[in-house]
Amino acid sequence: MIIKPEPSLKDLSYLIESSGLKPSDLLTMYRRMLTIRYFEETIRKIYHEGKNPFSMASGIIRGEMHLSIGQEAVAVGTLYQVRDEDVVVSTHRPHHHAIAKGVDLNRLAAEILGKVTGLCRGKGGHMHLFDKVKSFACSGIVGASFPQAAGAAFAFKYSGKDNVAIAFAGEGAANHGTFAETLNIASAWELPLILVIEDNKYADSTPKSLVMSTTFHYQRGLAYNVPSYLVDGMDVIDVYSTATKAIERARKGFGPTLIEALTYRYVGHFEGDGEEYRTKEEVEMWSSLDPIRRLENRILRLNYADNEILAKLREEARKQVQDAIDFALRSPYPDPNEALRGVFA
Ligand SMILES: Cc1ncc(C[n+]2csc(CCOP(=O)(O)OP(=O)(O)O)c2C)c(N)n1
Repeated sequence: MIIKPEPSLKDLSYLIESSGLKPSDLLTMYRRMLTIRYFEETIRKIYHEGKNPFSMASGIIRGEMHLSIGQEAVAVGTLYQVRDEDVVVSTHRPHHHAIAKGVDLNRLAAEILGKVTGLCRGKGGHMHLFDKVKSFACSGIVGASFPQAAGAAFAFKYSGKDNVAIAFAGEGAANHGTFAETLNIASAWELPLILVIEDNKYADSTPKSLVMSTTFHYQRGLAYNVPSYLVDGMDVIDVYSTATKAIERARKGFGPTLIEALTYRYVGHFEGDGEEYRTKEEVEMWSSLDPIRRLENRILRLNYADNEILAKLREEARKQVQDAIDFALRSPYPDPNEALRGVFA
């Protein structure tokens, strides 16, 4: 594991100053990470309602549910300074990316609950979220985000725009051919593309060491002449610093970057996962690196805010999430007559 120990106060101050972040930025990042955490914890609770005994086919939210609890710093650090027009393509585990991109929380909650007020009028569900306003998309097809984001990056380059495209994917997805193909063409055509691998150690129940010929994915990026970095995905500042450089490089026309973020999901691959493939000790160890608590400690150490201000931010985030859930719960389901409208298959 390559997780750096907490820096001294002096080093921490320097780290923040050199990455161009102000105290208010750290508070905003904290607030965004809290929104993601509370949102997913609430969705998790609702998901399990009416599922006793557990069945994906019953309850308020039906089908599979993949949560990103623990991975918030990767989303917030990467997307902190992107524009609405920059394209983000996510995965089957998309909520943290959607929220960090600024997707409307009410419409996101409504989509997950299958309501007509949702991003896709309730027809996409949790794995198929599309938002034109924030240029956000995702897909349940593992490995699909790489070429889709490369297409958006190509369009930006072709039309002379200084926007960027960002593909998120798990370390399992990066073993797909689409990863290699995308690295190759993005490098050859100097596309404004950033590939972010969220290495949470497992693809479903498969540990990465069983199926990878290299220890890290960033080593593969180097083979395609793509600048490639390994970051601490439990440290929002580390993610932000590297992502900022990558985004600036892409905007200026210098081509793609690969970022591999070491992270961890505190919950199962999907809700209902028996998690036999990992130990309690391992989960506890990673829980001690909780990215939200880590940022909170830093804010307090640096005296950027006191406990009272942090408590207010937590309260605000909880209210925002509750409002979104209430909106979704009171929204109607789509009319069965429009079942085939807007559906392409
Ligand atoms: C092409 C394809 N193959 C298999 C699946 C089933 N599947 C869903 S998630 C998943 C594991 C993905 O692991 P990883 O890319 O590491 O992402 P993580 O779940 O860890 O976020 C698999 C195999 C799928 N959705 N699409």
